Amino acid sequence: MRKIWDAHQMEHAPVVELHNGAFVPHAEHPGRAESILAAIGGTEPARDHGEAPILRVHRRDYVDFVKRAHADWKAAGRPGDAAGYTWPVVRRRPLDLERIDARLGQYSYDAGTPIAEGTWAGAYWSAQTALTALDIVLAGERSAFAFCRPPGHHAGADYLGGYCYLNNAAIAAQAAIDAGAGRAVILDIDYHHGNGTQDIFYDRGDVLFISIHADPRTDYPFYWGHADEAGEGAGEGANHNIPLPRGTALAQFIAALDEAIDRVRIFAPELLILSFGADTFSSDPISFFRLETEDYPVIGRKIADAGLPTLVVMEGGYAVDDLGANVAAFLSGF
Ligand code: Q9C
Ligand code: ZN
Repeated sequence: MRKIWDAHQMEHAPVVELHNGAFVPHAEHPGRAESILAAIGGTEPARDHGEAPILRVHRRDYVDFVKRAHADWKAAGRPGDAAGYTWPVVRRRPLDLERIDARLGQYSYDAGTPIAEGTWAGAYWSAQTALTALDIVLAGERSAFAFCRPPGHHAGADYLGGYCYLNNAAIAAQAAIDAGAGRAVILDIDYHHGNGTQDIFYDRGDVLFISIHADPRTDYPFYWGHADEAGEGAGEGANHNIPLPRGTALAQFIAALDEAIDRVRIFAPELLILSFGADTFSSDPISFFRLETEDYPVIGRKIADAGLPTLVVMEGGYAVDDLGANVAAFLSGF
């Protein structure tokens, strides 16, 4: 399987995040990339597809915000990386606010996703990595691995969160549809629900979103990912959440995956996009499933057995010492 990664993605390196009431070292750090790159072997750089495919998913004003936010933060004389502290729960008027803190609140839903100096570059090239790997699959190869970092599945059309700024899987799915694919499935097996992806395609019938994740009654992102979220309008029935309890190990995970793959088969898409997170690992520092390294090839093989052209997009995974081995294990099984 060919693997795409772009060195610009390293430029995204926030220092700290607000986690459970304290500022702690940012979990989504460049060391994740070093671990994965050391384990998966040679990669190819991304090709620049420009902003147009990003703007098919994200709002222009949001993209401009992400680009400018760190400079605006510095211009306001602030230390460190840009992060919000107040959110517009009440929206009585259209927001056209200038102050950086107001804009951070408008365009984000958590305080754990800082915008650092290199964030726009990293996020832009992460999206280009997804688009470049998609080209390989659209050209007829069975699969490709987009080593996206920063990840994407928590980012919506006009908001960031959960270490995500641009929704790489959604951008690739939309690009595939625009290239003529009639139907695509995004299957998300990161530990956390892919709320941004769900949100982007919630009213769409041409992109089926299926997510297996920790129950949002106990885990981030809390407000999305419940089993009764089934899509709306033309998307009614094209969203399917499978929340699982903390402590889930291989057998229960595979049962959920079997159900998900049955639904993929019935939908009969031309393309499968897999949002793959390795934060389902037993030792992940912020997650609570119990998958082991030797489980990942089993999962990879099962997804390959669906028999569809498949773009694998990297999402989370924070147990850095084992992360590369877990990703390589997954890809070897696939
Ligand atoms: N204690 C991904 O895996 N942190 N993002 C929550 C609450 C957010 C993870 C902190 C975790 C987001 C792509
Ligand atoms: Zn995750």
